[in-house]
Amino acid sequence: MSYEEWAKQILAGDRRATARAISAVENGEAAGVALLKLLFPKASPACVIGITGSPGVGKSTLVEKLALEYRRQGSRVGIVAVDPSSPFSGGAILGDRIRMQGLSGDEGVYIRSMATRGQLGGLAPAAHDVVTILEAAGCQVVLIETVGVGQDEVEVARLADATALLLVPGMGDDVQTFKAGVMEIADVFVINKADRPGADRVEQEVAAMLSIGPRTDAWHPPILKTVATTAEGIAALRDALDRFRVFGQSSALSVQRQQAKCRVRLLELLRQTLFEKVVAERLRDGLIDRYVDEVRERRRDPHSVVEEIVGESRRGESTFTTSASQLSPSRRRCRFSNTCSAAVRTRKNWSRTRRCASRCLRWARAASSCSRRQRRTRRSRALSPSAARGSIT
Ligand SMILES: Nc1nc2c(ncn2[C@@H]2O[C@H](COP(=O)(O)OP(=O)(O)OP(=O)(O)O)[C@@H](O)[C@H]2O)c(=O)[nH]1
Ligand SMILES: [Mg+2]
Repeated sequence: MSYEEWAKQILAGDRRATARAISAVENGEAAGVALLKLLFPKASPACVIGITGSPGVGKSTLVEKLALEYRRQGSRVGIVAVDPSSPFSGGAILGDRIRMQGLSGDEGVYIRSMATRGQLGGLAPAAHDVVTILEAAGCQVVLIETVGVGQDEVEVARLADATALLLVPGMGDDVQTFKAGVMEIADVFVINKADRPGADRVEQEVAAMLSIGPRTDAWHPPILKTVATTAEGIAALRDALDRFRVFGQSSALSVQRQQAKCRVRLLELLRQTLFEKVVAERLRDGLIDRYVDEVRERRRDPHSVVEEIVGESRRGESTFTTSASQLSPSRRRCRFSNTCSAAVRTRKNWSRTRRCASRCLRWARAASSCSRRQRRTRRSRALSPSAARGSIT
């Protein structure tokens, strides 16, 4: 099946095609990227809602009830439940699915559990792309439950249009111990398990915190009480989220969030792509192990090693982008030293090449701790005409 046909099936809401596409994206397969390129322009943006909070506060139970609430309105709902990866197996625990059994059998709900794969911040690395696929599959609302690892779930706010932070009675003064970052990402505060004593106390604590540090965007985050197990307060939560969306659209907030989301995504992809490029080009043949040993034995410091890997010269000029194909054929630079200003010319100027190579060999010998044998190999490579024509990096 071609990518175009596959994309068509996803756009038609085919669940199997969607599931396979999400797996391809999660596993970093080329098919995933090809599909995303086809789907992104056609996917209508969904309302992405992040549900975050400490472990066990009732996120999954609440997500199930909130999804049912949106279903009653007729929206198609996608759910991304991020589970912690096992540090041993790398697999996810997948406990959230068990809490959402009330949604099984509903064709209008698509649930996907994802593992964090060790990423900090409570989100799985491919979460952004999974949201795009769910949007393409026709989901108008996407609920994202972040991994309950404590207070690191700030990442979700970068992906979501609205974020609900769940708290539970019994936290009392603990609310104050929440890191500022987590409190600031909440567009709606939800005190779940309000059937337990102490909900009012938490409400007062949150209200007190908000009065000390109000938001800069004029939105007053509501503080709601819910009992997720019985769906009490869920309609009010949906209302609050809708109101926040309207507020965002009427102010510049919505556009600002979209901009921030796209910026984060682009920079993240750029970081990943550059990292993979450096690893593929510069760390072949177990070179990393050699660097690791050098650092472990304190022969070199990690900063210098990284500078060398990315090709940063001693003068601070980056040569990372320089490759033989990018330089003009008549001006290929010395392959030993980034500080060598003499451009190595092609075969026509062979004597110049020899001079450059011998000078830079001296530099290379002094600068690196390579063995005599490695130096001999380098020298013979440098003095061969093919090397003079070749890449410097
Ligand atoms: N009494 C009471 N119990 C609740 C409520 N909401 C959830 N629970 C219970 O709290 C427990 C944890 O609920 P989950 O929905 O799994 O919590 P979670 O935040 O998703 O947990 P993690 O995904 O492990 O972080 C379950 O036993 C739920 O039945 C509530 O409003 N009241
Ligand atoms: Mg859960």
